[in-house]
Amino acid sequence: MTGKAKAGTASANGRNLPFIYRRYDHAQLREALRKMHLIRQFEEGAEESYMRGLIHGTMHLSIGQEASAVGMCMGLTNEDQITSTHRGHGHCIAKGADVKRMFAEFFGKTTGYCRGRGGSMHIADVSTGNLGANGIVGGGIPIAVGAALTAKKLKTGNVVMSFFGDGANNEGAFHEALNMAAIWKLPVVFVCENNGYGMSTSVARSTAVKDIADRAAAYDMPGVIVDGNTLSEVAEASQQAIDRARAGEGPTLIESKTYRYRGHSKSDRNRYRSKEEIEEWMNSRDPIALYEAELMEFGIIDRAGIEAIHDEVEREIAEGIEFAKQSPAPEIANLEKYVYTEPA
Ligand SMILES: Cc1ncc(C[n+]2csc(CCOP(=O)(O)OP(=O)(O)O)c2C)c(N)n1
Repeated sequence: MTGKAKAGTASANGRNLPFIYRRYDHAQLREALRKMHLIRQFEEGAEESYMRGLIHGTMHLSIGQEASAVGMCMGLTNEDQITSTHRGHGHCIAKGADVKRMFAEFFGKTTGYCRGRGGSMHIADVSTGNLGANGIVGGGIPIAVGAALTAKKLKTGNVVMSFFGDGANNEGAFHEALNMAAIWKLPVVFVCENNGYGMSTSVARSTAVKDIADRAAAYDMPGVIVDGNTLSEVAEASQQAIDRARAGEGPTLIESKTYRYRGHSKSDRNRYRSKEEIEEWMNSRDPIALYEAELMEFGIIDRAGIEAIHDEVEREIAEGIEFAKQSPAPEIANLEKYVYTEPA
């Protein structure tokens, strides 16, 4: 894939524009930027709350991976579904979740998406099609295949997108699920967000193939590589896979090459990668900076417009944290409630 428009593609001003500028109007393009800011600031807010001792346990931040989450979800409807990973805040927001209820879940409060029982790693929001994050590496992939089988059997026309990290591509569940989705031509899009590392182990040390997209050949489905930090490239590959799934042509494996700025989790001391490597990604490949520069180049927004979005998101995040702080904690006597499905 390349981020450039295909030769011969028309555009309003005579130039060939990348995919998203041909597909979406200005309001939708600005909304994509707002969501990218919302993800970043949600995670910065989460990090600060953690540092202040407002939440317990650990968390996994996806700062640096915002274009991947937002671009992949741009072509999905509310009825389409996703499954996510332990690094799932971005997917949740990209699919339309409310940050107030996400913070509340993060803080373990009753107003959270899972009434405070799930925490950071188990946020689900079925109203926007989010079947849930998952603490088990690769755990969401078979769930997505099951949901896609349901969609096919019930002829709903819905697509399921499954996000996972590079570490998951060496799990048995990944291979079983891709095989099953391929033989049954299920409407599922497999999205491997390759941020270079599974905890402290680099992809080169853990994975026999150079590109994870190469795994697709074994299951007779397209394997597509995208620059996960360029919104338009992500959205274009995602749209093609969604269209293919909806048309009954079966699954696609997309490898989104990206990077996480923060450590694996809060206990990570970053000893397996250099400061220079992190800085190189932050300074020259930041997904938000790249998208903002493009929007300004194409005259879709100016610096003041970007600042307005940033400030509006800042207010939303502050309100979300305040809402979570003020919300009640579950009562000890009710702790076991909502953990298992009640018999009908
Ligand atoms: C089945 C299983 N094995 C091991 C772990 C411990 N673990 C949690 S996250 C992680 C690394 C996952 O890396 P990757 O899939 O690349 O995702 P990333 O953290 O890079 O987003 C591991 C090994 C787990 N949660 N589940």
